[in-house]
Amino acid sequence: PFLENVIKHKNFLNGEYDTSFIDSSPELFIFPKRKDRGTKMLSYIGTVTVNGFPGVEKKRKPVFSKPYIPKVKYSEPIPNGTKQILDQNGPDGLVRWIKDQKQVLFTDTTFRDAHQSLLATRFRTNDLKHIAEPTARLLPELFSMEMWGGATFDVAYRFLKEDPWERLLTLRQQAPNILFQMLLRASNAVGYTNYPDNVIKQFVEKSAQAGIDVFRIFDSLNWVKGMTLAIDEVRNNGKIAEAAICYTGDITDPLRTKYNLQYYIDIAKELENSGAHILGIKDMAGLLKPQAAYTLISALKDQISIPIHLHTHDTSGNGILMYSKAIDAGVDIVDVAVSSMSGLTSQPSANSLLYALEGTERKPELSIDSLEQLSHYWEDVRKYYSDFESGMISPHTEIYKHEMPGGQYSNLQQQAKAVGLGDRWEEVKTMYRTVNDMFGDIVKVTPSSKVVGDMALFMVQNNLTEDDIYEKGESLDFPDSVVELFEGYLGQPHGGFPKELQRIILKGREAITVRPGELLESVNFTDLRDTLFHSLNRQVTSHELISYALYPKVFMDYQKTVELYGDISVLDTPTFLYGMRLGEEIEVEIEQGKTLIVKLVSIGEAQADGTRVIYFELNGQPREVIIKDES
Ligand code: 3PY
Ligand code: ZN
Repeated sequence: PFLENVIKHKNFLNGEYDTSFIDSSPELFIFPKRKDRGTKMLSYIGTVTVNGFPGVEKKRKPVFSKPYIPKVKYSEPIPNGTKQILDQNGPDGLVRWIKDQKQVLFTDTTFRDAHQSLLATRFRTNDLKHIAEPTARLLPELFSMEMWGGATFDVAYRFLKEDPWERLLTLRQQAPNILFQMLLRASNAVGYTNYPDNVIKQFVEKSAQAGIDVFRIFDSLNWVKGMTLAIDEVRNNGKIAEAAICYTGDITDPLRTKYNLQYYIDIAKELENSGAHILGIKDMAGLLKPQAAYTLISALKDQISIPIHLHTHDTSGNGILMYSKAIDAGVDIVDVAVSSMSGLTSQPSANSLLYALEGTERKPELSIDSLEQLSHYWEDVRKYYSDFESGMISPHTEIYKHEMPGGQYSNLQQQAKAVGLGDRWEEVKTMYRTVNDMFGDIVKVTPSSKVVGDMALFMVQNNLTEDDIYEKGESLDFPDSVVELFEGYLGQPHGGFPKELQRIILKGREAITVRPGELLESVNFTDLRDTLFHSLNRQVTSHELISYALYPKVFMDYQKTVELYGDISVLDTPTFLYGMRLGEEIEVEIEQGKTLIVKLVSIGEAQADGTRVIYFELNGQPREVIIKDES
């Protein structure tokens, strides 16, 4: 700033200066109060040190050991993998390759569903990026890494204050050899509501260009009509369309006839005819029992010719047994997580399954030693996020009753805590099942599962029973998401909506039965770009544009945080979640090769206006920031 003042000074510009210029121009030492990168970051650290982080118990920052990094030879080239098969032979070539495999292939979900399901989706890019390249080197035989989509997109902006596109681009650089897979909620993209068709198309195109290879597409009501646009668009972009059926009910239970074997066979055939390269079976709650898996996979192998990719959650503890049966029945690919991030609401353990397949001809060509090393890393990193653990410590067979998706469990629990229902969690789970039955036994997966969750929270919070809904429903203001579901804006459920409840919830509003995308007006991206240009005072990237189209408020809130604190994704996770201890010194790499050294020197007394001065050293120089004490 001093040099800037000199070169802007009128005497300097006019050439009217001599050796006394500096001494006789005190104004040169008046610097504008512009917050630089360092100060912004210190403001964040000061704020989180004093006020804590949402959802993390406020306490002195614990001392964590540095995560274990597996030993890999960075000087050697990264081995080729499935990504090269797709890039060289196209989707059909990749499908042929899958069908030629005797081994069962593994997808590693550790970078997405595992932490979505165990830790409310809170893993930060900072922790993912350090292990992406070791993973690429240690497990080049993986079918894919599921590392994007689902809840990771909005959680990145909303809670982690980081850009999900940056995550994708960064990881893609680190792991160029393994297929990247994302979870796409068909017409709901990575959101909780249907979007106009052109938004879905843009989103698929940009995601494909940024590095996604396999799109697992599902509709939250298993409504194929809601999926075909996304399937077509993935195909148009030369990527793999994995169309998934969400598994619900129990095909081994003769009393639950709504979702029987024929139901699944019919949808599978429809999806194959709609252009799916792979059929996904998405057992999002872990309801598929071992014998049911054998029956289902055997029947599907008979009836369709595309490969089958099975996904489950291990909540009941039956995951490995179920996979074993599915593998015997010929399933092509299964989803697993690295052991320290597996089990319970997450996927079954890759390490355990690999051992379980010992001596069979379907054992995959993966290294158990590699998996153990990676597990060691995740075990260390998981400790950072302990406040987001769900508290579930052993298998819950009650899942077969409440049927809550693994990816929803820890998130709904956070939601319940946030509205003061933390100690009524058991009631919320029971109510979840009641709501499912009231809704006509629907498929529960994002966003339909969120609607069931919202309704359950609404009923518990207002002490409402099922009877109350039918008796007093006319005078109740139902959550917006519930109204939207019953209006048909998430699509049509198998067997239709229960008429009486629909009447009570809609209060005279008309429900639609066509595909919502047919009614939603296209987004004008040129206008949107202008709007953003004016509100942010800069050009936006095409990624920012699509993010804004999906999540306007979440995106703008994120922009405000960046304005206030700069790019805080560069902070290590303990500092991000807890701030700093007095006297602690940390290093922050703000860009490649540029590191700041930050020391927290002292925290001033709270002032009458509720502010505090926080004293730091930044690269050895004293720096203070004023923050508001909200604790
Ligand atoms: C998601 O949509 O985020 C899911 O994980 C659904 O299971
Ligand atoms: Zn899942």
